[in-house]
Amino acid sequence: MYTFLRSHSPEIATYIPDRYKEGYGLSLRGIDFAQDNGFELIIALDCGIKAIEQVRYAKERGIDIVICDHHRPGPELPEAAAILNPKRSDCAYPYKELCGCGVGYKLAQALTTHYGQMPSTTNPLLDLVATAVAADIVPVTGENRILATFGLLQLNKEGRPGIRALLKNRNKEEYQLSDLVFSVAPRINAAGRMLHGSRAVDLLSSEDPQVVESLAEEIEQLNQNRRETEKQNTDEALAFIEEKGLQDQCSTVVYQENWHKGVIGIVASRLMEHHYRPTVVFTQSQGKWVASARSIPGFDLYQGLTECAEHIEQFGGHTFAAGLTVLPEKLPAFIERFEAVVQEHLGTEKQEPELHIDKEVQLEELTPSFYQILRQFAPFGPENPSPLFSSRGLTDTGRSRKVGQDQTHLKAEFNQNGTLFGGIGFSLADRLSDMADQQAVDVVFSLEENQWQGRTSLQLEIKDLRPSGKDSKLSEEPS
Ligand SMILES: [Mn+2]
Repeated sequence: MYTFLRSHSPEIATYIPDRYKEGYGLSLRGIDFAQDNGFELIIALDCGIKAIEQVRYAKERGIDIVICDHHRPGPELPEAAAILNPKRSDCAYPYKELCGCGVGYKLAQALTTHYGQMPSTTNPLLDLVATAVAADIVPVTGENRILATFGLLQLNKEGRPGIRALLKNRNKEEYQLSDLVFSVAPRINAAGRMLHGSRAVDLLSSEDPQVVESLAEEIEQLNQNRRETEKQNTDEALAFIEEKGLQDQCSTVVYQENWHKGVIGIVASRLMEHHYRPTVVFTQSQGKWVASARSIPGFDLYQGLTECAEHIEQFGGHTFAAGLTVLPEKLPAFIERFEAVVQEHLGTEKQEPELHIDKEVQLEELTPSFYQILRQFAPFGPENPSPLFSSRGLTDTGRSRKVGQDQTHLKAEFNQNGTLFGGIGFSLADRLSDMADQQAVDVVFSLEENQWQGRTSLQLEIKDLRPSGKDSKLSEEPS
């Protein structure tokens, strides 16, 4: 929005609330900043739909607000100059799943018409929109899929230096949505988690190669800090589970007063890779316990927390992710109640993640032309996942091994009746033993293109594997 508007109006500034001091939404401090600097209009992006108080506060100070948001509106709407939100009950816009940035892009498109410019004027912004679709975890369906497709074309053709700088370590000729999900989004978020989100705005809106380089370096460092902090906090949380003997619970609730508030959500996700069940990670902030929570299919976190409400000071969120605050004296009661609620909904049986396999194949069928057909379903993301395949009776050629900094990934080379195929399994290094002594394995995977040192080849991205001949069935979804 800033990049678009600055070509029309030089009197414009960005304001990103400090997530620790001001929280996530439209902040009073941001409105004070606008007033102190003589601004008459605020465009709120990806927030504001519930900011009734703040909009009133701005109005009293002679500042108009235009809200571009995609979060679910409450019963009452703020008295803003305009509210763009496809989830408004009175909004006729046909596609409801735009991300916050997508709604902002709609405003830019409308302004283009208003200024009498060509519709293509906004095309150079599409690499940002694709990044937002990837980062905001919205369905990659309908218009989001179209915006992502053309955004990727833009990115690969002449994407802005700031995004390309964050992709440098990927070393690819052509980027996909997954590159934005795994490389760009975590780095942009790391700026806000570890220092301030304004660093990311500066990076993404700069054209100056030197500025871009130094900001990208700083953000790289912040991302490194984020990773280390996340790893350290995760290790401590796993040790906590061991020490307190929580391995056989139906839920995970862990707490430590000095875990980093910016990473506890990621820590919750990491813990679920070890203990697959609803997970709440608490740290302390201003004398209260604050937590990020994550859930699994079958347990609606928002609903579950509602059932614990008597022990919670404040909570909000969605089905699979939420945040909450608990007073120190209520923590034990919350933990007990949460475990009981999870047991009520999921039962006491151990939960296992499920993979939905689209089709069983033979490795010899995985040809470049087959991959070209698959690619036409891309870009992949939530509600449009990359197809999953299974194949049985694969053996190790003898070249499979552990790879990665901590030797946690599995680099496999399979043989199926003379057809050889390479694969990579992230965090699956410990499964190498399943393939020892020519033991055949069944593998679940998606088919990916691997670009390495200028060469392109197809490889399996391994999601799971097990020794062949196990009696549990690989069930095939109707295609
Ligand atoms: Mn959003």
